[in-house]
Amino acid sequence: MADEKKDTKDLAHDIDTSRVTSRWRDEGDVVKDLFHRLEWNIIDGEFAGTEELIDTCLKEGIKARTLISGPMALGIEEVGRRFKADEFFLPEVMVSAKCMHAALGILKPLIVEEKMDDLGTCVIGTIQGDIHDIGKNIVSMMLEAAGFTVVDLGVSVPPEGFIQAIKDNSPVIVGMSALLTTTMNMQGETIKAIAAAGLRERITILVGGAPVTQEWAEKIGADAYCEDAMVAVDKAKVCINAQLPGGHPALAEKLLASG
Ligand code: B1M
Repeated sequence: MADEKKDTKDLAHDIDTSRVTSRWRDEGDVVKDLFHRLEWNIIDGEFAGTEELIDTCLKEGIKARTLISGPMALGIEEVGRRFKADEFFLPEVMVSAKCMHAALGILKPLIVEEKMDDLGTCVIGTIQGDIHDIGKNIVSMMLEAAGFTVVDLGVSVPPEGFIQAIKDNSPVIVGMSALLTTTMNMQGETIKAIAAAGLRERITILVGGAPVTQEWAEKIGADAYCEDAMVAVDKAKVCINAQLPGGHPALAEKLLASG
């Protein structure tokens, strides 16, 4: 009980501290406050309050995709920064990750409802040997919200998993996430395996993840590097437009190649 009280106090302090930043300055006071609280719920792993907070945000008319790409993404980014700086250790990261998963789970059905168009199928997964999925899940949900039908293969997906999913779902886009420098080479191996299976020409391959760069994407023969979920949506849409009658494949190639 004492611990619970202390946690709540810490959270209140964190929210107060973040209020002095210029974050969300373009929003009204109520929305700004909700965003601060949601961001800090993720950072502090305040699992219990997240559901209620999301509910309040939705009642304020805030879109699910805004919550994901805004306060929730910033919250989990801050967790990453703290882990890197040795301010957080694995247990704290895991609690925040659990909180993020729960929040994404609540928002997933709404993202599907918010879906605007039908732009085609996108297969996405985290490469073999890697179990990080928060970023991949965000990308997956933002693609879904933008109008793609997303087939999410989950984590540690072997090359054969991608190949089978391409055969089964005829996607226009294949997305590969990699968070570990030790296994990111599997993105390249997967692309090679897809090519060997004779499937490379029919798809556009987008790669992303913290250690991935534009140079890496070029080196392994991906079509584009996506820095974050928004960029992934933009680049996926560019690919689709280029394939439509009257589309501009040359312009698309140029846009995809820009980092
Ligand atoms: Co891990 N981990 N982790 N971890 N973890 C990192 C990646 C690390 C950088 C932390 C560090 O040391 N500083 C480090 C990797 C070091 C390296 O390789 N050089 C690391 C390590 C070492 C490990 C373990 C080996 C630790 C251990 O066991 N000793 C282990 C690996 C297990 C394995 O995979 N085999 C491990 C485990 C874990 C947890 C389970 C505790 C947890 C994962 C929970 C989960 O995902 N379900 C975890 C977490 C949370 C992290 C950090 C802290 C945060 C990652 C994250 O979710 N970021 C991370 C540190 C960091 O990245 N700074 C770290 C937030 C997320 C929104 O960003 O994933 O980059 P991100 O996704 C972005 C973009 O990159 C892009 O869009 C997303 C949204 O904007 N994007 C794509 C991502 N995928 C895309 C795909 C696309 C397009 C865009 O396709 C179209």
